[in-house]
Amino acid sequence: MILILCDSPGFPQRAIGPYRIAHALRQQGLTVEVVDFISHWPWDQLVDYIKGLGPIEWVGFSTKFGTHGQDSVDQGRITELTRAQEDWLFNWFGSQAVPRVVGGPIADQQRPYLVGSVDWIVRGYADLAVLALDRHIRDREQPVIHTLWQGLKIIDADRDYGDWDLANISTEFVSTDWVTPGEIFPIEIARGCRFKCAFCNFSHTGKAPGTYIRPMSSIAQDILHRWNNHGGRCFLFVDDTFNDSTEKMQALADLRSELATPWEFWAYCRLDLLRAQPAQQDLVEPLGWRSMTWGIETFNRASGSAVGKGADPERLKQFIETARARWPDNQFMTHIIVGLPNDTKETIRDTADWFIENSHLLDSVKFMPLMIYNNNDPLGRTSPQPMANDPGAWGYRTYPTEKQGQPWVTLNWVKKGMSFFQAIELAREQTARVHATGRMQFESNLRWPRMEHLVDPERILSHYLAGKQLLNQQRQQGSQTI
Ligand code: B12
Ligand code: SF4
Repeated sequence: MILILCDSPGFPQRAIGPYRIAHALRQQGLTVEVVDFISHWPWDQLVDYIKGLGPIEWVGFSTKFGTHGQDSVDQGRITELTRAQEDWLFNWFGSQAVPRVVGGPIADQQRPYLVGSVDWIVRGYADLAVLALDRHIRDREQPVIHTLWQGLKIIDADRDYGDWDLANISTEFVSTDWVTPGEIFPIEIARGCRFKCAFCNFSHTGKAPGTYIRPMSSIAQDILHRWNNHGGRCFLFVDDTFNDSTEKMQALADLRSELATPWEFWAYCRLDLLRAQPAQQDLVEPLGWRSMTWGIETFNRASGSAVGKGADPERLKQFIETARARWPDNQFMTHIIVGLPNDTKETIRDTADWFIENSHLLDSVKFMPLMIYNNNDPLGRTSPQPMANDPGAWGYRTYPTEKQGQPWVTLNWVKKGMSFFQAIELAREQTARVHATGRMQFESNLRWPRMEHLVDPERILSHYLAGKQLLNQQRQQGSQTI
């Protein structure tokens, strides 16, 4: 058996990456089990479960998405477990001579901390890389392209195994996933984005139209699987910018009506595009788009123009009012970046003031410090972020992080009117200020999803743990039927 451990970031919603990898391996006839939500298991139960699994061919860890808590000695490097618990896992599999593989969004960023703890790191979309790696683990004669760094074997999947087919990236859930009927399920819609914002650290930006969207027939297959087999009615549409193509939106609205599956969903949205394109606005309801996270990023016009988000802030504010009036039951969330070129403490406070005065319009506002990535990393970890190529051109003086945060991956910065550390503090303060009004309703799910009892975290976790416990008992009695 191949074991994939993960700690889905949006608990109790599942991340799709680890399940995609599991499905790709299962399509080759391999037996794979995913053990999710690992920081939510009672620790002794997780240990007992892992020890009871029987022979494991290799173990894969799917990382969390962020590097939060990095400075704390108590926090795991790639999961939300404690450092000691995470180390126990690395050591346990090491002591059993089980090859340890790490993949997922921050796998390579954490490389220096994984030396001696794991064997393989896979960076990027690993749909094909993981098949080559599996063959290699079974038979050393089978090649897998990798480089060596301090005993770690590193596979650059985006560079060497990037030829995956958008028509063949479906993801299905199986009985050992112990899905609760009606969970909110992730579905991949696209892999890439047309734009290239200066601050963006996603590797697949600047795509040509028509080159990065999954074919509708393959999206339909995933939707029907979740709808028919698992009672899926609400989805997370995994796509960096869902409304970067009106054609894609139209095609999905058509699919929703053709399949007669009136789903509802969450997706990331560029508010400036939605505002500017009435055709997109008219699709919101036919699409079932009930929850949006807007990449507003800034209400500072000069900052916005400098980084490729040049929309007129006053028009955006007006449109937020229009959107709330037009879609009163929809959930709206947004992110604001702190530290863009023309930001000052005052402009950020003004932005927060506007959200406080208008807190009935949104469900959540998250201020986040600008991260500038390092393209002179001694380990050669490069970033796709345009700003990383020449921070000075945007007015930043940068210096290495050394011991703080993610040493060398991101940089400390100073610009006129603000430093990185001030941005961190401001972001924390202003997020708290905005939410202190108590009017933002994200946590209580008042607007979406409507069937909140179906997505109750405790209910999903207890169903999951009870199911896994049953599997464990069956395994120990040698009577596995699931
Ligand atoms: C959807 C999403 C979210 C959702 C997740 C909901 C959910 N239940 O899944 C939410 C809104 C919760 C979220 C939150 C955050 N996110 Co986010 N998110 C995304 C997004 C758009 C899609 C992720 C995804 O599912 N992709 C599709 C799957 C198939 O790709 P994947 O997960 O990378 O998996 C592939 C590989 O990584 C690999 N792989 C994965 N697991 C494994 C395991 C093994 C063993 C192997 C070998 C390979 C492997 O193979 C998979 C298939 O090819 C990405 C951008 C993107 N397009 O990837 C950002 C992204 C992952 N998020 C990011 C960030 C920063 C965050 C936050 C930290 C933001 C914040 N400050 O709050 C939080 C972190 C939350 C947390 N607690 O960790 C960054 C990560 C930054 C980085 N790498 O430097 C990204 C890349 C966006 C960006 N460009 O900045 N996010
Ligand atoms: S920030 Fe959003 S819109 Fe801009 S390049 Fe990145 S994914 Fe695309």
